[in-house]
Amino acid sequence: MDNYSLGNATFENYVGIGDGLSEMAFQMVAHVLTVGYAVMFAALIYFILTIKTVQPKYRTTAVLSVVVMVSAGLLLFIQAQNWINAFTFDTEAGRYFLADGAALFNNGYRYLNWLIDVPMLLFQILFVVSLTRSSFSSVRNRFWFSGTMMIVTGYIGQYFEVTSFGLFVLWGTISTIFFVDILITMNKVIKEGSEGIPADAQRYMGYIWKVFLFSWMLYPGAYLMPYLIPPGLEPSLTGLAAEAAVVGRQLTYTVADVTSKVIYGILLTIVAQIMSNADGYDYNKDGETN
Ligand code: RET
Repeated sequence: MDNYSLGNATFENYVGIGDGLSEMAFQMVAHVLTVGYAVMFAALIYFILTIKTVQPKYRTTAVLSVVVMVSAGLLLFIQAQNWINAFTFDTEAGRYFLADGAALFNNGYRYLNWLIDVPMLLFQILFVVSLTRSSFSSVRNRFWFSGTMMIVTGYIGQYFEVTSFGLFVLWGTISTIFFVDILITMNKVIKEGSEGIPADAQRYMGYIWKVFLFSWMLYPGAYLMPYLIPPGLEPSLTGLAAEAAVVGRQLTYTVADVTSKVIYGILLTIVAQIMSNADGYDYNKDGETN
């Protein structure tokens, strides 16, 4: 099979047109994508039901979590359908191959979904912490600009993961520059926002930084996945390494999505609850009228 017949398709399709995927690899991806949207819709209910446990001034953060849950839940649902439709089972070979005439599998939906979710996740924290030295609007604009640029450049780069290693790395590197800017800005926001808040809330802000760093680093890991599984210098398009990279990428995305959106949102809710209580807000009394 001519390696370039699929053009700029992502490497999952190249695996599908070559050796194909085993039942286990195919199903693991289908299941992992399904768990992804199930978690988003379950967490959607959590963010709606807990909104009144915090003072009105913190509720924008819950609203943003709701926006993120709906957009990510729908996207992951579409991504799962895309996966299932892109491959068909061949009874003779006992493996899944690229389906004839169907749309190819593409991770690009995710990137476009991040255009909504990344700014929302970054803005969210600004509605919980009070910045004393930095200005709200300049941090917000910086988050928005770097977040958007990081995604758009990465979106372009992912088209070249099989056909041009040079362009793949070039766009990935440009994207990483914006990513570093986001990390620096977020670190500043968390440090500044932790000053003068209750010790308990400070402890949770420390967790938020760790969760943020860990989960956001997984995304570039998923981008590089075809190159991370040995032999590594070029993506393996056949054999166990190829299947491991296909499953590993979707698994990494799902862990990253659940952590960066759901766990992060829950931790922010907890910080807002602690600060609300410290301000004298009592949900048991005030929750009914607010
Ligand atoms: C890309 C391209 C390669 C280089 C880097 C990337 C970073 C992506 C990140 C995405 C975060 C997404 C989130 C989505 C939530 O819905 C674009 C993969 C650095 C950090 C948090």
